[in-house]
Amino acid sequence: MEDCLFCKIAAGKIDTDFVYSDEKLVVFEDINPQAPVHLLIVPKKHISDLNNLEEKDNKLIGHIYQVAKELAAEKNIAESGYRIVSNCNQDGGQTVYHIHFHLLGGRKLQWPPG
Ligand code: D5M
Repeated sequence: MEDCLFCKIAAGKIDTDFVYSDEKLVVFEDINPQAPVHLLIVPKKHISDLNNLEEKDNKLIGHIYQVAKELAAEKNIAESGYRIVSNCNQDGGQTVYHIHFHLLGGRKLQWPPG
């Protein structure tokens, strides 16, 4: 997707420091952090939102959660706890239409979310 911000970041076309990357995804710090740890886990494949996930993406989603778990341990928030969020569409608060997963932690998170 030529006009997609996260496609450009994932392809290295926008200067971004990756916390982690592999053949399937990139991870970088959110530009507007909502917690001491706020990483964005972004697949390289363009999927606009959760509504457009397909069965064939199941392995990718599993991989995302495995990487999230490892990054939580690296960031020392595994024991205290953390949250993984994927916002979908307007009411979900999605602003970038390339599926991504927020990894949030480092403080006590509120429930229910706002
Ligand atoms: O989350 C989209 C998130 O993406 C939001 O928290 C800001 C973040 N963002 C937007 N542009 C950038 C760049 N260039 N670097 C890092 N983070 C960015 P959503 O769930 O769609 O609202």
